[in-house]
Amino acid sequence: MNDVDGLNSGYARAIFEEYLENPDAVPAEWRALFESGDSDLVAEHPGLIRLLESLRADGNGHRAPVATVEAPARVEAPAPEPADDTLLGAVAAAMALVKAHRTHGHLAARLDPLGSEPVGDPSLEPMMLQPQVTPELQARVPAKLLRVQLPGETLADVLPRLKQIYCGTIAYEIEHISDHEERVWLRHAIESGRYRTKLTDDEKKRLLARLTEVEGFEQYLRRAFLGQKQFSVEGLDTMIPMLDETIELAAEAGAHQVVIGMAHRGRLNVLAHVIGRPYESILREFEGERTIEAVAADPEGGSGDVKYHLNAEGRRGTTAGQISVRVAANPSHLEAVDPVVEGLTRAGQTDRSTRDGVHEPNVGLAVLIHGDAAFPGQGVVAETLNLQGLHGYTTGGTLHLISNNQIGFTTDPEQGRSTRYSSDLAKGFDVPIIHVNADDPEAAISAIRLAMAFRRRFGHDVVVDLVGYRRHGHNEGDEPAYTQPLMAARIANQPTVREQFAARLAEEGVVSEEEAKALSEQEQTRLREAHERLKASFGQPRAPASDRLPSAADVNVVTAVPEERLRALDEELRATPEGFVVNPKLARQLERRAGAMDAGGIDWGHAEALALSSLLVEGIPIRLTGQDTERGTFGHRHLVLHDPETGETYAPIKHLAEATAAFEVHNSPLSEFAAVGFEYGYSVAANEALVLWEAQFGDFVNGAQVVVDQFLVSGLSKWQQTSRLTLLLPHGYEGNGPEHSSARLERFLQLAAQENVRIVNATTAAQFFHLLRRQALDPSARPLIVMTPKGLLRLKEATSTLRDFTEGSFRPVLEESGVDRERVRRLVLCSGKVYYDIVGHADRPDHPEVAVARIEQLYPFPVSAAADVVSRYPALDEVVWAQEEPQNMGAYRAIRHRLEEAVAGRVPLHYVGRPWRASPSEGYPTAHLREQDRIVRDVLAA
Ligand SMILES: Cc1ncc(C[n+]2csc(CCOP(=O)(O)OP(=O)(O)O)c2C)c(N)n1
Repeated sequence: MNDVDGLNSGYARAIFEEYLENPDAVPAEWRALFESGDSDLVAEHPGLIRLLESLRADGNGHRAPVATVEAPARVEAPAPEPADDTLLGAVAAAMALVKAHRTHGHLAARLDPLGSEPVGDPSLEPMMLQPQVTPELQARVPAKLLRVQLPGETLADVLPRLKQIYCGTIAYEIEHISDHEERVWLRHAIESGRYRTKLTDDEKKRLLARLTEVEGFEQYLRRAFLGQKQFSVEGLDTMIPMLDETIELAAEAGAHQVVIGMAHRGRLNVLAHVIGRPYESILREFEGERTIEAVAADPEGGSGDVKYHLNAEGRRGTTAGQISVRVAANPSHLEAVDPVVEGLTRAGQTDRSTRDGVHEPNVGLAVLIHGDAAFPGQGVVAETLNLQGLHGYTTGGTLHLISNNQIGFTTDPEQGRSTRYSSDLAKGFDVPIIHVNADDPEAAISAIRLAMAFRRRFGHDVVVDLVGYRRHGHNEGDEPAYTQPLMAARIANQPTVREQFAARLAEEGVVSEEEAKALSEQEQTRLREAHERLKASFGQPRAPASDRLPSAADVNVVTAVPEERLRALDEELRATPEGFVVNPKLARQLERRAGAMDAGGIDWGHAEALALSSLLVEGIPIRLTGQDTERGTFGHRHLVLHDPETGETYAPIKHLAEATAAFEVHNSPLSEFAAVGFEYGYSVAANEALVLWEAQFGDFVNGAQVVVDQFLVSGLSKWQQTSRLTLLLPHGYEGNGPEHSSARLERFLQLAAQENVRIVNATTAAQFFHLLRRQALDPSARPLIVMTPKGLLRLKEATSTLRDFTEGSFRPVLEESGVDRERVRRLVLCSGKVYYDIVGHADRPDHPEVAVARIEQLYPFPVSAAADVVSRYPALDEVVWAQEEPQNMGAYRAIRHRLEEAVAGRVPLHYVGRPWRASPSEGYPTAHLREQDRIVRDVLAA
C-alpha cells in the first residue's frame, strides 16, 4: 500500500476522503487527528502533517475540517524523512490496532473455562496489518497518539496491556453503543482498570468460603437425594459471589430491594445463599414435603409448585444496611418472568401515595438471570429489553446475567442461535456487554463492579455474559455423555472453580490447603446437621394453618358515589390550565360530557373517567397502560390532551385537587407478552393499586397467553400470589373480520376455577363504572378480565344517567325492562353487545313472548341471580342461550352446565349462535351482517 513517498497514504487518504464526506463516519482517533492543532504533534511528526495538508488540498470543494488545522502553517516543515513516513503508516496502523482491541478484542479473549481456542481476528495482530507494525515500529509509535488510558511511552509498552485488558478472561463489547458519552466512559473505566482492582486477602478468603458453600451444597444434595432434580449450578458457581457483590453495590447505591428473575439453573443455590433461606426448608422439599410456610398459607386447594419455581424473599445485611432480596416466582416457560420482574421492581421504586407519585430508580434493582439458549431464543427477552428506556416502564437499568453453560438442554449453540454470542441480541439495544470466564472469580467480580457502576452512572441496562459449563446433565437424572460426549469428557477432567481458586490462594499463601479442606468439611457438617434436625422434626405437630387467603366470595363494597363528588370531579376532568388550548373538535366532545351530567347520556369513556377519578380521591393509585391508551384506540378516552399550538400535553385527571394517590397512564410499546407481564408484576407488588392493561383489540392478548396461563390465572394456586390486574379486551362482532371480533372469551372461561379470576362482559356505562370501582375496592384481590366494547362505547342505549352512578352497584345479571312477564314463553339469556342487536332489531316489537336478559358476569357465574330471573317468568317454554360467537367459542361451552343449574330442569335449554367454526367470524362485512341478522331472527322466531 505504500506509495512513492513511502507513506501508507492510500490508507490515510481513504479515511480522509471518508472524513470529508462524513466526519462522523471515521474512527474518532482519525477525526481527532485530522482536526488536531496539537503543536506537539506537529513538531514531532512533520511528515504526518504534510500528508494531512496534501490530503486537505485534495479535498477542496468538500466540507473543510475545523479551523484548528492551521498548525502546519506555523511550522517550518522540513522535508519528510522516509523514516517518518514509515512511522506515519505505523501510527495509522497502531490506531487501528487500538480500535480493533476495543472492538474485536473479545474474539481473542480466553472466555471458555473448558479451554476452547478463541477465534481471534487479524485486526488484532500487528504483523497482519498493512503496513505491518513490527516490534521495532511498535517501540517507536508514541503511546500518547493512541489515546489509551494506559501507562507506557510507546505502542510496545501499551500493546501487552491492551491484550491483557481486552483479550484476557474478561472481554467487552461496547463500541456498538450509540451514545458517545457512554462509550467514552466505558473505555476509560475499562482501560484505567478502575473496576479491575485486585481483591484483598480478606476478600479472597470470603470468596473461597462462598465458593465452598456453593459447591458443597450441590454436592450434598446430589449425594443425599440421588437422581432428584436440583439443576445444579456447578460450572457456573461464580454466579453466587457475583450476586453477593451485586447486592452489596446496589445497597451502596441506595437500593432497598433487589428483585431477581431466574429459571431453574442454580436457583436452589440462590435461595440458600443469596436469599438466605434455611437449609432445612430446602431439604424438606427434597424429602417430598411441602414447606411449613406453604401449608400454612394455603391449607386447601392450592396446587403448589416445584421447588425451583417458588417465590422467596429475604433480608440481607450489607455494609450500607439491610436490603430485601426477592426471587420472583416463575413458571417453566423460560424468560417469561423477565417483564414480571421489571414490573415488580418498578412498583417497588414508585411512591404512589401522593397525587404526583414519585419514581425513584435507585431504590430498587432488577436482576435477570438468563440461560444462554433462552436469551437469544425467546422473543420476550427482546420485548423486555425494549422497555428499558421507556418513561412508563424503565427501572433505571437492569443487570442481565447470562448463566452461560454453553449448552441448552442437549442443544449446541450452533443449533440454537444464528449469532456468535448468546448476548448479541442486546447489542441492538445499545447495551454494553461484558463477557467473563466463570473460572476466574476475580474477573467475574470486577465484571459486576463495572456493570453496576455503569448502571449507576447512566441508568441503563447492562449484560454480563458469564461463560462457564454444566458439570452434570441438564438435570440430575440426565446423562450428558449421550449427546455431548466430548464436552462431558473434558468437564470430567476440569477441576472445580473452588479447587482452582483454593490452589491459587495456597500458592499465594493466603489460605493453606488444609484450611481450604477444613472449609469444605465444615460446609458438609452444616448441611448434615440441618438435615438431621429436619428429620428429627418429622412427625411433630405442624404450625397451625393460618393466614388463609381471603375468599373471593361476594363482599359488600360501596361503589356508588355521591352526586356532589361526581359533579366536582367532572368539572375538574374538563379543566385545563390558563393558556392551554384544547383541540376545538375535542373540546366540543368534552363539553358534551358536561351536558350529559344533567341530561343523561354518560358514555363509556366518561364513565371510566368518573370511576378512575373517584378512586383517586379515595386514595387508590391507578396505572393504566396499553397501545394508544392515553387517547384510546377508539378515541373514546382522551385522558391526555394535546395543545394544538404548542404540542404540550396536559392530563386533568393527574391534577384532581383532592386526589391522594398517583395516576399513571402510558401508551405502551407494541408488545403484549412483555407489556402484560410487566403489569402483572406491577400489580403483584402494588396490591393496593388498580392496574389496568388494555389491548388494542382483544385478540392481541394472545401474544400474552403465557402470562395469562402461567401467572395471571394460576399464580394464586401455585404461589399464593394475588393480583388485581385488570385486562380490558375489546370484543364484539362488528364486521371487523375474524381477529378483531373476538378476545377469545372461551379461553379465559376455560382457565377459570377456584375463584381465581373474574370475567365480565358489561353492557352499560354505569355497569363499567361500578365494576372498576368494585375491582379496586374489593379486599380480595383477583385479576379481572373485561370484554370491553367498541361500537357500544358511544351507543346511546349503552349510556347511563348520573343517578346510575350515585346509586346501586355492579349487577351480575340485567333484566330487560318493559316486558309483560306473564306472556313470555322464551327467555333469551345472552352476554355483551349481542343484547343490543336483539332488542334493537326491527322485529323485536313483534315478539312480546320473548324476554332478553344479560349475564354481565360470566365468572364466577351468578347461578342464583340467573335462577331468580328464570323463576320470574311463569309461562316459560324454553330458555335460549344466544351468542354471536361460534358454538365452540364464546361463553356457551364453559357456562352451559351453570345455565342448566339456573334453569333447574324446568324447561329445555337451547343454543342460538354461530355454528362450530375454525375461525371466529366472517371476513366480509356483508357476510357478517347476514349472519348477525340470522342469529337475531333465530332468537326471536317462535
Ligand atoms: C419456553 C420454553 N421452552 C422450552 C423449555 C424446556 N427447557 C427447559 S430448560 C431448557 C434448556 C435451556 O437452556 P439454557 O437457556 O441454556 O439454560 P440451562 O438449562 O442450560 O441453564 C429447555 C429447552 C422451557 N422451559 N421453556
